[in-house]
Amino acid sequence: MSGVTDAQQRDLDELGYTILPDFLPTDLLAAYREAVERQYALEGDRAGSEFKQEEQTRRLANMVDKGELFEQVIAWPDILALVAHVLGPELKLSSLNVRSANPHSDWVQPLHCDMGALPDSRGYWVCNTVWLLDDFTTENGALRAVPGTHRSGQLPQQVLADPKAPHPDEVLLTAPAGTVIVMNAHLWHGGTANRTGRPRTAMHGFYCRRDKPQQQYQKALLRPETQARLTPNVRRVLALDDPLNDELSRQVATLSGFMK
Ligand SMILES: O=C(O)CCC(=O)C(=O)O
Repeated sequence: MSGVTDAQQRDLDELGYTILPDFLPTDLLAAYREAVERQYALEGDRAGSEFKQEEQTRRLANMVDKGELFEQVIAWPDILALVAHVLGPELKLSSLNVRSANPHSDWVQPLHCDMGALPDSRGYWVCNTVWLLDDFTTENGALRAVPGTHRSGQLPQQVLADPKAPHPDEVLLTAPAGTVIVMNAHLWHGGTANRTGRPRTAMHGFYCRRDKPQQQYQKALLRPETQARLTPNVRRVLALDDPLNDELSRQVATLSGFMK
């Protein structure tokens, strides 16, 4: 794995995120943008249904199964090194999704921690990577985050009167398309309203520690033909050959069965 700079470590430790401008080469950025739009057109009303649909937002889920281009994203050495700084080396992909804030939308996501996760006795266990396929500007629904809250040990919905309201300490993470933001996903964060006439799209490569369940159980979701072509490294990142991951997913399925 590649190295992580002191500044990146400090940002991740203290702020809860680090921003990597100009990360994606222009041709690859164009290829992702095109592949994502093609996928939206293909899936139509079903888009995002493997995970969730969201108001005034277009979503796609299970992206590792949606073309070889997306297999690269999840095992990018520089990004995995940063994720490992947050989670430790025992990490795996939890999900790869796309989220696009619709033009002229007033929908603001409540501040949240991904999967409603608080750090446990072993520390942090969720980390997200946000791949900007469009510029994130002050007008078009950039990500907001409250620096340092990954260390608060609290969920926003437990302590804020209104997690959708602006937070006095929040910052808007604006950056050009091609940037990747690596974020400790215990950080309080959320998407904002898009007041422009164009969509604002990003891919989310979401990781967790290997002793936790995946948000999307990759082994069940990936078609056999996809699984057949994956490299050993990508299989490992997806935890496809990990009996603990199978057991954790069974437990989650049983629990959600009980809760129905
Ligand atoms: O796309 C974004 O701006 C972030 C969305 C987000 O935090 C989420 O969907 O959990």
